[in-house]
Amino acid sequence: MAEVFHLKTPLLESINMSKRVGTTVYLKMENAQPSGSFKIRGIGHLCQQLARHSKGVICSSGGNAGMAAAYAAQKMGVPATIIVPSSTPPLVVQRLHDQGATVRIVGKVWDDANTEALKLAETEGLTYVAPFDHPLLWEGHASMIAEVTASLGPSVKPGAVVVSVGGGGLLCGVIQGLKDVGWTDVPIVAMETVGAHCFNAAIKAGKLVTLDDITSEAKCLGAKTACKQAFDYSQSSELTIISELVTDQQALHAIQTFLDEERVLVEMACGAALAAVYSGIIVRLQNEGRLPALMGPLLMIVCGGSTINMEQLTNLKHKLQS
Ligand code: PLV
Repeated sequence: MAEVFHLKTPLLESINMSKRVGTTVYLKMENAQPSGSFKIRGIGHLCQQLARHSKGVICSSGGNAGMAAAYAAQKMGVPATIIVPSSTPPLVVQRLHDQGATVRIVGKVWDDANTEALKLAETEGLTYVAPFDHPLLWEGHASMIAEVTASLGPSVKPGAVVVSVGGGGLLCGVIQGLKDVGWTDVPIVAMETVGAHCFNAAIKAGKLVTLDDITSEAKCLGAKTACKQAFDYSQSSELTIISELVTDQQALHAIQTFLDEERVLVEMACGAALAAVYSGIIVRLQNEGRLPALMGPLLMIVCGGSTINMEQLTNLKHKLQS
């Protein structure tokens, strides 16, 4: 069997979040993965399948997909080129270099970087590593739900799952994982920030839409268009997907509260999911009857992220809270 690059992550009960929601909240600590986020599950799997004999991988990324691709490539002894937009903080560019990758900064947002990555894959004969839109990624991400079932034991089923949505790869992987274990009746709360809300916009329009620009500071949620599979799932009568938005201020407040209460620093993309609890969205959905009032434990996917440190947190505070 091929080597697996991701780790089994802890499932922690959060006393503070549980108090807020009135039901047990479990945190799936994907921040603890090598490369700093859940992305290594899918990207590690994709690289195992597609890049074993590659002359090099190329990945377009807001940061975390690139970190995962660089990590997997280094393990496999394959060169990695990561194309990031100028909105990716310098600290991530440094982390990518430290992971042995060649880094190029192209364009303003992820979509610009992706156009360049697709072009280079073609002209240089490199293996393209998609950050969110590929069935192998979803298959890899699905392993996190299998781990949750093992951690919870046979008699416990989540009342709902909370995920962040960028291009929708995490969402597709979580749904695949829920399908694999027969939990398709578990509602999913899909969180985005205003200004990086391509999935919410698609649901409202009834079709995929492309945002004009990414104006949110949650740059790793900053795909202008969601992937088709995520949209198709949103239209499926078999699934309950509730799409909700928070402001950048709410996402920032969430990462600060999480740091205070759980002693873990995550980036804005993850803050969007955490804000579902800290900004009272779960309780509102219960009051509106969109989630059951008495529900089983809430499963929070703590997707993690490397685009944060104390300096970046201070910058965000100045930008968003002044
Ligand atoms: N980030 C991608 C896409 O960016 C990237 O290149 O890293 N949480 C974190 C910490 C993430 O980094 C991402 C995606 C998400 C959530 C959302 O995952 P997705 O894109 O699969 O919905 C533009």
